[in-house]
Amino acid sequence: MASSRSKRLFTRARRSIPGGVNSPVRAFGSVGGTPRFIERGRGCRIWDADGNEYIDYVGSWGPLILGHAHPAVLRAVRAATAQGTSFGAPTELEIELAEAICAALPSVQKVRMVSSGTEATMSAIRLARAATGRPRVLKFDGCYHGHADSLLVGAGSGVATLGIPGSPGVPAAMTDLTVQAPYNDLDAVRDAFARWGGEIACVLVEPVAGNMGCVLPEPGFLPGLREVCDEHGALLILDEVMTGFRVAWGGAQRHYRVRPDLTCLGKVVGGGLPAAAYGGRRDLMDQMAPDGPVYQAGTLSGNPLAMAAGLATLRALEAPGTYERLAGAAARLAEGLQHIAADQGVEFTATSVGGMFGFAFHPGPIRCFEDAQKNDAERFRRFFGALLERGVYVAPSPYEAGFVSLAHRPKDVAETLEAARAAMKKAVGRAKRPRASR
Ligand code: KE4
Repeated sequence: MASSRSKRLFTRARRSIPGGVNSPVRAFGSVGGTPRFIERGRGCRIWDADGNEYIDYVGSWGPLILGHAHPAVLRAVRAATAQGTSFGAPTELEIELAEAICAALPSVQKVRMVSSGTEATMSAIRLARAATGRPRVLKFDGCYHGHADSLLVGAGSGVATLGIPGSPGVPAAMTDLTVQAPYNDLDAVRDAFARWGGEIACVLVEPVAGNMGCVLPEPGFLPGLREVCDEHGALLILDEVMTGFRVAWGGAQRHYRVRPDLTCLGKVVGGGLPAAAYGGRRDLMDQMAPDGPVYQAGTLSGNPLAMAAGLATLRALEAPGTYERLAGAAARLAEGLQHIAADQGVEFTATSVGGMFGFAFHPGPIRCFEDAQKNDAERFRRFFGALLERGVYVAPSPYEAGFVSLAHRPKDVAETLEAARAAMKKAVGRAKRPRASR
C-alpha cells in the first residue's frame, strides 16, 4: 500500500507543527510507521493522500457517529455558514442544542457549551470546587479527561494516591490536590474518602473507560460512587465526552442507571465540529457567570456552525432502532475478533458497549489501568499495521477505544473481520525459523 504522499506530507508537517500533528496520538507513536494524511471521508470510509481506502473505526475519536460527510450534517452546516460563521452573541441554535441535551439527559437541567472536552471537564471541576468549597478532585488511573493541569497526573500505584505530574510543565502544586484510585476499585475510593473525605469536592469518572482500551464499569461500581459521594457531600461528575450519545441516547448514565450531579459532553454533540458541554443540576449550573460567581468563558463557545452540526447529528440519532444498530455492529465486531483470536489460539480480549468497542492482546478480564498495561504492545503494533495494510483503520494506540457509526453495514464488519483474520496471523506470526546451520 503506497504511502509516499503521506510520507512527504509528514516530513513537511514536522517542519512547522510539533511532531507534525495537532494532537499527539495522531503521530502513530505507539504503532510506528507514517501517519496517513487523510483527504476525505464518506460513510464509514476514509481515503488518504495516496488514494488508499480504509474502513474507519476512529471516526475522529468518536464524533462521526453518523459516518463521514452525512448529508443532513452537511446541509445543516452549509445553511448555517450561509448566515455567517460566528457572532460572539447568543443565537437560537444554541438554545435548540441545549434543549435537546437537557431532554435527552434528565440529570442535565442546564448546560453550558464550550469548544473542547478539556474545557468541559476543567469547568465542571471548577464548579464542583466552588459549590462544595473543597479543593480536591478524585479521578481514576487510566481515565483521561483532557489536558488541564490538575488532571494530567501520572499513572497511579494501584492504591489511592495523591497525583503526581504526568507531564513536564505541570507543577506538583497543580496535582497535589488530585487524588487517584484504580478504576473499578470502590474500596480504594472509600479509603481515599476516609483520608481526604472532607476535602474532596468531586469524583470525576469515565462511566466507560475509553482511554485505556474499552474498560467496562463492574456491576455496582458506578452506583457505589454515587453512594460514597452522597455519604461525604461530594459531587459525582460523569465525563461523558466519549460515552455521551455514543453508548445510549441518554448516555452511559441512562445505560447504567446512575444519576450524576454534573456531566461533561463532547465529540458527538459537535457532530465533528468543535463543540463540547458541561451541565447538570440547576442549583449548580446557576452558580456559573454571569448569573453566579464562578467564571468560565469562551470566544467560540456555542459556535453556530458547530451547533448546527451537533443538532443535525442528535436529530438523526433520535431515529428508532439507532442504538440497537450501533450496539449490534460493535458487538459483532468485538465477538468476531474474539473468535478469530480463539481460532488462532491467541490471548486476546474484546469488549463493546453501545457504539464503542475495544480489544487487547491480553487474556482478560481488563478491569483497571494496571491490567490494561499488560496488553502485548508488540502484537498490537503488528496487528494495527497489518490491518492498515488491509484497509482497516483502527486507533493507533492500545490505550484507545474504537467507534462504529450508523454507516458501518454488516458487510463492512464482515470485510473487517476477514482482514483481521489475516492480520492476526501476522500479529502473532512466529519469528522466521533460523536457517539450519550447514
Ligand atoms: P478534547 O479536549 O480532546 O476535546 O476532549 C478531552 C477528553 C475528555 N474526556 C474524555 C473521556 C476523552 O476521551 C477526551 C479526549 N479523547 C481523546 C481520545 N481518547 C481525543 C483524541 C486526542 O487526544 O487526539
